[in-house]
Amino acid sequence: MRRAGLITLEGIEGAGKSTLAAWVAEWLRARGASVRLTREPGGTALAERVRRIALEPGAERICADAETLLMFAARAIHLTNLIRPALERGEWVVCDRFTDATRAYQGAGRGVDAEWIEVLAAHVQREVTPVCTLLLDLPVALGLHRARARHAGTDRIESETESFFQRVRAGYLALARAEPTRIHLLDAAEPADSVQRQAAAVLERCVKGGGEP
Ligand code: T5A
Repeated sequence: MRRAGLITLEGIEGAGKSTLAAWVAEWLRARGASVRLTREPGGTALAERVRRIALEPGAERICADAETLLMFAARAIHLTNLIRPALERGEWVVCDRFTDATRAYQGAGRGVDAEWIEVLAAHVQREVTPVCTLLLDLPVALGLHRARARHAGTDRIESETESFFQRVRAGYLALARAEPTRIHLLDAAEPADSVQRQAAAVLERCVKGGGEP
């Protein structure tokens, strides 16, 4: 088994990332691994404060550039205080969303310059790259239905239009086409046990150190 690595989960709202992230952590623990289960934006006390600034509806407008910078500010704090130390201790880190979310939401969704996002990503992440990314794909209407059935209220991004989420989904699918050895597409419209089986097939290869399909 590979010593440690960062595994990320991505997808639109309601795709089942949080549910599957907890299952992935247990899957790794069952194989004797030490695991940190975390999320973005957030994951540490300070990064969770940045999350609230980014996601809570408020009187002042947060423009797309500010939103992008808030996501990377939270990420830099998260990397410094949780992700890098955990990886250095030899732990696996399972993260519910990471930089692909910025590429999909701020890049494809809001139209923020993709090259600028890559400059920020390279600076903030440095050597830290996911060894494997599980992209949970499903129709937007189904994802929003699941997310809205679950939450009492909606945050600033969750209350966006369906066309915004169509751009985000298309952005994610383009990322998967561009990086097929890292990003693994799962059919998230399937029941949870089927999604877990799809994930297990990817994880078996990933923990052996060969992320290739
Ligand atoms: N964001 C984040 C950016 O814009 N840029 C960034 O860089 C980053 C990091 C974060 C928000 O921030 C944005 C994106 C988001 O708008 P969040 O809390 O991470 O918010 O994301 P959400 O997608 O809003 O979280 P959700 O909880 O809505 O979705 P999940 O985690 O995908 O779904 P989950 O697991 O909570 O499941 C939702 C419901 O569906 C059920 C679950 O039981 C639950 O009730 N479910 C299933 N039902 C049927 N079949 C299955 N296979 C199911 N799997 C789960």
